[in-house]
Amino acid sequence: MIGKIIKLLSGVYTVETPEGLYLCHAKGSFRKKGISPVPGDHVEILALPDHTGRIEEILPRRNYMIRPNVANVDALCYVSAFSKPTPFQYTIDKMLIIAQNQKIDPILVFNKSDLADEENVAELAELYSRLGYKVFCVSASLGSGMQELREALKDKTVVFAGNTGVGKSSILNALYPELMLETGEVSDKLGRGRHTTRHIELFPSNGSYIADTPGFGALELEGYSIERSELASYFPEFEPYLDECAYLDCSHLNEQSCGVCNAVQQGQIDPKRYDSYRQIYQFLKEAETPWIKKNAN
Ligand SMILES: Nc1nc2c(ncn2[C@@H]2O[C@H](COP(=O)(O)OP(=O)(O)OP(=O)(O)O)[C@@H](O)[C@H]2O)c(=O)[nH]1
Ligand SMILES: [Mg+2]
Ligand SMILES: [Zn+2]
Repeated sequence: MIGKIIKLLSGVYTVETPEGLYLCHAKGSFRKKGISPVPGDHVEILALPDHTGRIEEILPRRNYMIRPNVANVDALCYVSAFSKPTPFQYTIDKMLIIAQNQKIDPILVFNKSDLADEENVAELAELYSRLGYKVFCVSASLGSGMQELREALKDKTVVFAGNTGVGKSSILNALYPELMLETGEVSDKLGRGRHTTRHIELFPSNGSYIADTPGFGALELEGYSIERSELASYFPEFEPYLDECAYLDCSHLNEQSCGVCNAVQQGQIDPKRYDSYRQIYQFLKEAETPWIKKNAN
């Protein structure tokens, strides 16, 4: 029987099938091959009459995220807050690259618009919107912007990610009250955190599958195959200037004869975005040649 894994908890997979839910273990040989089923996977199971079963095969994946560990995602909803905590542009840029690399639709949500005393966050939201990304400014507390966001997530498998305290669970509770997710101040949660189980679960809701994840700061680029030479293609605002680079294999790091660098200098490309490009470029270079970092000084 074919089903979709919607939950993984202590080695037990909950698989949704046309015949209902099955609690499954994974076949032992997966571990030997170094691959294991994750939530979001479509799997072939050996189903028993008591609704337990065994996962026999993982069907081909459309995409795969390492952390949170989930497959076949349609949209990655990256939540930041206007305030408490204020966003880091670099982590937003990394998330956009991971999503685009895995062909996942990135959605940027800026929550706590009721605390919008931070003008630069509104500017940040505008910047990404101008770049062509989907941006939603919402307030889970006031319920504003929820209708539009719900519409954007309809019929999709969506993963919510973002720093702790930005309001992921609050937004999901506002969108889908039946989820009744735990929310709270960071300080309260840290105390409780040690005892709460941190697992990924895809909640089916009206044709969508929604995963809340605990905030763990930034999404990391490690483990994704992103080539240094293709990095510029993840920055849509570079595109109009690439023709002006003197060299076809321009790294866009040198001031001379580089269309991108000139555009940055003339204020046509956001300097923080360019900073992100440089930092990620450096990261990818060190990842390709780990010995450079070790022997640096
Ligand atoms: N002012 C304001 N506070 C909010 C809003 N949304 C959430 N909060 C508060 O922010 C705090 C954190 O919200 P959560 O929903 O638990 O945040 P989270 O992103 O799920 O955090 P983790 O689960 O730790 O990753 C709570 O105290 C919420 O009441 C909002 O729109 N405005
Ligand atoms: Mg939460
Ligand atoms: Zn260049």
